[in-house]
Amino acid sequence: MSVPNNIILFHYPYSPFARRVTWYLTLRGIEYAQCIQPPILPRKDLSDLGISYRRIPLMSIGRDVYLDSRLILRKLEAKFPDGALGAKSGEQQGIQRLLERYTIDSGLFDRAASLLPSSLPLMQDPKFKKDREEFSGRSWSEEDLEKRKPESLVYVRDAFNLLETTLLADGRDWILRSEKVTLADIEAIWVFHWLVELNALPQNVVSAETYPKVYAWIARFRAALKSAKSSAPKPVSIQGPDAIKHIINAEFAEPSGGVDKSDPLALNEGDDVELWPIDSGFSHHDRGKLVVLTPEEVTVASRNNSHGKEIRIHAGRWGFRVARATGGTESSRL
Ligand SMILES: N[C@@H](CCC(=O)N[C@@H](CS)C(=O)NCC(=O)O)C(=O)O
Repeated sequence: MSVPNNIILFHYPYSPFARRVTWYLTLRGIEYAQCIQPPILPRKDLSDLGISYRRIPLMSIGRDVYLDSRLILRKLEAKFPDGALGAKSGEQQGIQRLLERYTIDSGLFDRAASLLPSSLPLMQDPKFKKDREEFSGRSWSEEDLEKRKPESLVYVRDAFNLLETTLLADGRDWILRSEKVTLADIEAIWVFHWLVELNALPQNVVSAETYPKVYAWIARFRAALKSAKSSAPKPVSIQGPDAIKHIINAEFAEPSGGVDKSDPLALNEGDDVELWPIDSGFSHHDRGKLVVLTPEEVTVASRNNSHGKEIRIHAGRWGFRVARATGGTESSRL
């Protein structure tokens, strides 16, 4: 089975985090394979690959597996530098990176998720709600979700207001005043796009009348995506067992080695470590030998897959914890 560019994206199509990556790939016209995952656990393909991380998306390039949409986008920018979508000047990079932090780390996504209409088929599915209760540690009963909505709406309205009155206030088409969509638009737009698409916003609070610039920006983004889609290669679909076979038999995409001696965590190459996210899904720890530790990235070599072959699991240094393995499943965030 051929895997274009050696890339396999593990996702489900309506995951707003995964869309950050599929949009990027479409806008760049990059060919890739996708291995579609169920929206809830269990995800047999990933456990057969020996991955405990329970969030979506993940992307493999060869025998390297990348966790988290932020790291995935960074890797794609580096792998395909010609025509990269990232900001060029320092100031613009600053805006792009702050937008990434804002939309992911400020709690905006959680606020947006709590506005999802209860009429959505998934929101009617008791298995989905139970899965997300376990994932978030919060009640997903209809009553509790309804109770949370007014306050979430205050936060979401604030976010619409922020863009309307600052970055988009001068009527520019794109966040960085560019000719075309850039990575900064992807970093900024995904939560807003999601809420508008799902009709999750009460029109008397957030609408095209109250926030015309944000709505027009979303419409432009949709048009750009539609036009890119018409010429972009279609992703190749790959089933789990083929994806695993491909990954464990592929070459590594990156050289290993490089544990920063001055890193505050004072870990050493070859240490047995655990790696897990600390913002959500934090009881799912991956375990292996530390092979890379830099200010931007941590890489762990794991042999926990059904074939016992080494794969390398990469994560960023923001939102993840790496620590000497204890065999426990520490689940606290801090
Ligand atoms: N910081 C992560 C967050 C990923 C995330 O939370 N994804 C959601 C799907 S949109 C998720 O994994 N939900 C639980 C699940 O699908 O198991 C990223 O940027 O990739």
